[in-house]
This record gives sequence, structure tokens and C-alpha cells, in this order.
Amino acid sequence: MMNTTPIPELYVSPESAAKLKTEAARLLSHDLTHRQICDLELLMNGGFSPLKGFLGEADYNSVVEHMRLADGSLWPMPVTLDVTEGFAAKVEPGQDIALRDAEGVILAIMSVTDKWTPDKAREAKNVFGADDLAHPAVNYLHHTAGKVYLGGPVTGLQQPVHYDFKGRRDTPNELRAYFRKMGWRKVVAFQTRNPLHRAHQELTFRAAKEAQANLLIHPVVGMTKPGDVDHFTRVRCYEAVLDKYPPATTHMSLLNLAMRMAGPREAVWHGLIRKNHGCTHFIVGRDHAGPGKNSQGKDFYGPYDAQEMFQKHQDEIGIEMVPFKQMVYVQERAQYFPADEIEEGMTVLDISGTELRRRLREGLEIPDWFSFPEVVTELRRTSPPRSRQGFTVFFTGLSGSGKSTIANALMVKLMEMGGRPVTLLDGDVVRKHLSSELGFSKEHRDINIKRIGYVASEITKNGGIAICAPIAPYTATRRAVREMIEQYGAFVEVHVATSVEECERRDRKGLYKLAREGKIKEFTGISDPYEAPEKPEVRVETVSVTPDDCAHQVMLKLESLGLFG
Ligand code: PPS
Repeated sequence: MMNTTPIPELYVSPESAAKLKTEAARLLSHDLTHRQICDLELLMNGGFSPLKGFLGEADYNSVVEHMRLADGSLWPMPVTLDVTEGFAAKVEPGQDIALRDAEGVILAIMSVTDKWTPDKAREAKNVFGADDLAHPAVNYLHHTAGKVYLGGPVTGLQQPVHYDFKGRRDTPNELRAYFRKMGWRKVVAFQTRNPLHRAHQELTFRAAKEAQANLLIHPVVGMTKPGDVDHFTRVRCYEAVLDKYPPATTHMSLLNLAMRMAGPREAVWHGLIRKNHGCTHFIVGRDHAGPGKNSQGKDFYGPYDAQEMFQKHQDEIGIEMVPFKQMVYVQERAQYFPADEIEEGMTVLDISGTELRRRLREGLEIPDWFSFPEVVTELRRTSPPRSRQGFTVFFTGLSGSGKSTIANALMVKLMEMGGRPVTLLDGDVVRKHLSSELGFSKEHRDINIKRIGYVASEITKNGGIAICAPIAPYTATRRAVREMIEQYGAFVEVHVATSVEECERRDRKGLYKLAREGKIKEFTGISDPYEAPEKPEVRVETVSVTPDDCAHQVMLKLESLGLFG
């Protein structure tokens, strides 16, 4: 049965908070990342109970190795405060630091007890199953998270501020109070990071019936898998579906969790979080919190691994699992059934997430048996077909390879076609206007490319075409730019594959001569590296092909990607 006593929070009283805030202003400050703000909110409001702060080293090691805190209690996910080496050098255990949000507001004080450099490869293998960058959390661990971890208890001064869907957000204690007030004794929680379609609604209906419980739709709005539908659109979709449930049986509340897509471990974590929010039952479906395919094209986890792991720890989690097979539509019955309850000879229909995205992208029909018209309308509003989205063409190649000439030809062709505004971010031009203070060290080149990527992502988001033409010699930086842009539209990488010998023979700007003489240092291809892209969308060769033809090859690629409608 439901536990109705309030869960301990880490907040101090408003009077103490006001006093502590003044004192905290003098402390060393850490600016929290988006993910850390999500973690902090759930630490402070008891969503991550029994944690009292960011994990210390002993707890971290124990969680990574055994899925348990050092005291033996079940906790599957390292909730750590990662910082840069530079910041870590200024902090010693025993020191208090202020934790600030993106606007500089102090949310909490952390009493640092531990500082250590984690073995990230071990964390990746044990927690996520493989040290494989195709896993979004492993990629985050290696490319976004700082090198050093700080641990220690947290004193909460205020909740992170949310300006969106305020009325739909509840702390664990607010939800517990709501269930108490409504007299709900059993509540089954449904975790989701996707829009709800008919299959999900059917599944939640059945789960509530099986458990004889009320239903909590508890979608994650903090961080989900890169590429997911943004939470604003999803919440509008959820609101539309909520009308389809019998009133007073179902509640919807938004959870500001930063997911890690850790499959089985994540399912256990989700269970603990829902227990803290007062729920008695939890739905675990097929491939719960699955990260997709690994770099070998295989699934990271088996489809029902999460259910197995949950089952093993169910008593300790303190919440009952309602397991579900995938729900599929049976045409003859005009109804949804779990995949393992289908009679032989029946016609089973299903539309995968990938197929749905393709249909949205290409403006194709989405049948009524699959989703609700209101949901489809919402999704179409945010995901117009590719031919109406912005995109980025990103040229990369050596200095003097012909990037600018081809990029210019492409720009003119696109402008002739019309329909979308076009911006050319040429290497030289960017260096003059956007990056005039930068040189050519790895660090400066990376800053330069990330600036270009940022501008291109804004253009893409707003429906325009960005053509970029820097050298961009590093694979990892180009990958980061791709990730930034692909949230909003297509990213088409074009490798202008002119060899260094040919570039030097042409030496259009006379720079290769100076580089050979050592008068220009760190010159790409001569005294600095160039990592050629392995799988660009287009690779052009400029010795026997004219710039006009190269630009035409790019146009054909854009056409084949459905970008012209
Ligand atoms: S990077 O690495 O992407 O930031 O470089 P990028 O901004 O595209 O470089 C723009 C132009 O700078 C000139 N230049 C050099 N290139 C490479 N290495 C060194 N050390 C260097 N110094 C100056 C060069 O003309 C680049 O222009 P393009 O259009 O590529 O020829």
C-alpha cells in the first residue's frame, strides 16, 4: 500500500535560505550544467532519496561496481558533480561551494567532502554496459562531462525556476499529498519520453486495470535521448490525450529528470524515483530507457533485460512492476493487444518510431489506428516535412582545396531556386567577423568551429540554409557541430578531398610556400593535422571536376535527401 508520510527534502526554511544566500554569495561558485540542474532538483525535493547530495568517492565506486551505495542500499546510477580540472584545482574537501543556475541564481550550497578523477571507461562499461560512444550517456561522459568529480551533501536554498507548464510540475511530496487528498491508495506510474499514441494509451489502461490502481502519467521533461521530440511539443500532445482518459482516474505530472538511457539500471532507478513520488506500481515495457544501437549496429540491451533486472530488485525498490510486452494493432479486431497474445493468422500492424519520424519528415499519412488526430496535428506543427525545414551544408577540406569556390557556387544555385534564406559562413569571412581574435592552435580552431556550428544551428532552427566552409580539421569537433545541428534539420558534410600536394601546387594564396619556409606555424597539412572525414554525405574531387560540377553534385545529394520537396 501507499506510503503517505512526506519524504525528506534537502531544503532549509525560507528564512534560513535568505540568510544563507547572502553568505553563499561570497563562496566559490559552480555554474551548473542543464543536466546537473535536473539532478539537483531531484536531490533537493527527495526524488533521489536516500541521496543527500552528489555522490562521494566511496559511494560512487560502490554504485559503479555493485549498484549500491557504500552502506549497501540499492542505487543504480552515479549522480555526480562533474567539473573542469581548472575549477577542481580551486576546491579542497572541507570547502563549501555555491551551486548556481544558468542565470546565476544560487540554488544550493554543497559541502565538498570528496574530489577525485574517475575512471570513465570503467563507469561506461559497468553502468552503461560498454565504453561505446554510440551510447548517448557514454558520449556525454567522455565529451561533455568534466574530468573531475566533486561529492558532498547539498543544502537546498530554492527550487530551480521553471517558466513552462508550472501547473503540471509536482515535487514528490506534492504528488503524495495529491494522492492522499484524492484517496488514491494504489497508483501505477507510466514513464515516457515520447508522445503518447493509441498503443500507449491502451497499455496504460490495461496496466491500471490489472493493478486495480489509479494512473499517473509521469513523462520526463528534463533531458531525454538526443533527437527526441522536444518536451514542449510532447506536453501539448499529452494534454490532448489526457482528455481520452476517464476523468478523476488519471493524473499527469512532469518529471524534471535527466535520463541516461541506461536500460536495466535505469529501470531500477526510475522505480526508486516513482516510489519516492508515492507510487505503488510501475510499468516497464519493451526496451525500457533503451539507447538504440551500438557502434556495431546491435542493440545495447536485450528487449526485456530491464524487466528482468527490475524483477530481481523489486522488493528492495518497494514498488511493484507491471511488465508489458510491446502493444500491436490487430487489424481484424480493430484493437490493440500485447504482442504475446496474438492469435495465429491475425494481421498485425505497427509503426516504429523511426517510421513515424520518416512520415512526419516526408509529410506522409499517419493513420488513425496509430494515433489521435490532435497528437498528429501537434507533431506536424513542430516537425514540418524536410522540404520546409532548414539545413546546413558543412564543407571541410585543406586550405586552398576549393571549399570557398564550391560553396559560393552552391549558394548561388540555392538562391536561384529560392524559398529559403541562404547564409554563407566562409572560413576567411568568419575569421574576420566572428573569430578575429583567434589563432590556429587546436583550442582556437575548436572554438572557431563551434561558433560557426552555433550560428549554423540557429539558422537551421529558423528554417534557413547555412553553408559553412572552414577547414575544420578535427573529427570530434565536426561531430559536435553535427549533433548541434541535427536537432533542427539536416547536416550535410561535404569533404573537398583535394590532396595536400595539389593544394600546394596551386598555392592560390601563397600560404603553402610561407608554411614550408616556417613563416606560418601550425599550418594544416604541413605542420598541423587534418583528419579527413570517414563517411561524409558527399566527397568531391577537384582535379578533374569543375567547381560548378562539384556544387551540382551537392545539389543532387540535397535533392535525394528530400530537402527540396
Ligand atoms: S579552422 O582550422 O577551421 O579554424 O581554419 P579556418 O578558420 O577555416 O581557416 C581560415 C583561413 O585561414 C588561413 N590560415 C590558415 N589555415 C590553416 N592553418 C594555418 N596555420 C593558417 N593560417 C592562416 C587559410 O587561408 C584558411 O583559409 P582557406 O579558405 O581554408 O584557404
